[in-house]
Amino acid sequence: MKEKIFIYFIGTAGSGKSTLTNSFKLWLEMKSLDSITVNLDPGVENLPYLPDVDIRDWISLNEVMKNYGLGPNGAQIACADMIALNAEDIKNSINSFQSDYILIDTPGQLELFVFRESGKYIIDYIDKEHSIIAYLIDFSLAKNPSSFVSQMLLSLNTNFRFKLPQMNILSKSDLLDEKDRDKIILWSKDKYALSSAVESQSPSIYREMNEKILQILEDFENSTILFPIGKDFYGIEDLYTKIQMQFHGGEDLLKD
Ligand SMILES: Nc1nc2c(ncn2[C@@H]2O[C@H](COP(=O)(O)OP(=O)(O)OP(=O)(O)O)[C@@H](O)[C@H]2O)c(=O)[nH]1
Ligand SMILES: [Mg+2]
Repeated sequence: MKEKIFIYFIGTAGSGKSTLTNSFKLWLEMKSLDSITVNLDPGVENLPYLPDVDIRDWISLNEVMKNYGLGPNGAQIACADMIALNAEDIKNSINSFQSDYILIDTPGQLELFVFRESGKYIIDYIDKEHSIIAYLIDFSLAKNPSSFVSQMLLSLNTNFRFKLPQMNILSKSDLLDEKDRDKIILWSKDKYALSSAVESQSPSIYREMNEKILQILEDFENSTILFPIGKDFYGIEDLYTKIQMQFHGGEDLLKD
């Protein structure tokens, strides 16, 4: 068995984290590769998979609301911080499995995991060296140039927080027509194309702001490229290859 690889699925609410956690697991199963799923969302009611490790075994959003007299948002924040208190139990529970791939589904609200201390703490505590972020961008938030740029800045922000290898994923791309999909992928690779799209859309007094923000994206070009994924395992093989490149220099576990 090779060293375990920890894949964290992170993205804005409803971007498709849980769906991808499930389809990645099924895809690995079809390739006879062993993985487990970990749910880190204490408030989730329905999941498309049965998690092998589940934060709800330790923390329940409803109980936190009841016990501390909090509303749903306050309780979500309290739960996010409590995840760190259970880090040892979560790590032990994950390590009781012998799987190569650990697929970790994070809470619906990205800001709870990315901006509070507990998300970074838990990743570092479990196994920072062998972790990668799969960052999901919902296609519907990337269709126009300025929202595309905002999503990319959020992705860079996540990269800045965790300082880990990160792949950016354009989720639900089966819902895009081919022309729109190609256009968004082009923006992620070619900053001239993005720049002219942004400029055509915004008043000239914002030109300097646009230029400076686009310069940041250009400087980090390698971390902005998007991998499209969608229904029926579309794009999952590319994600798998990217993970192999990151941790095994491209050597394919499928060939073992
Ligand atoms: N067509 C299509 N729909 C998708 C895809 N991925 C997710 N969805 C749908 O998008 C909705 C949200 O998906 P989830 O996987 O629950 O997203 P999430 O990021 O886990 O959501 P939260 O945890 O609530 O933030 C569901 O209705 C999914 O069926 C996809 O690749 N294609
Ligand atoms: Mg989810």
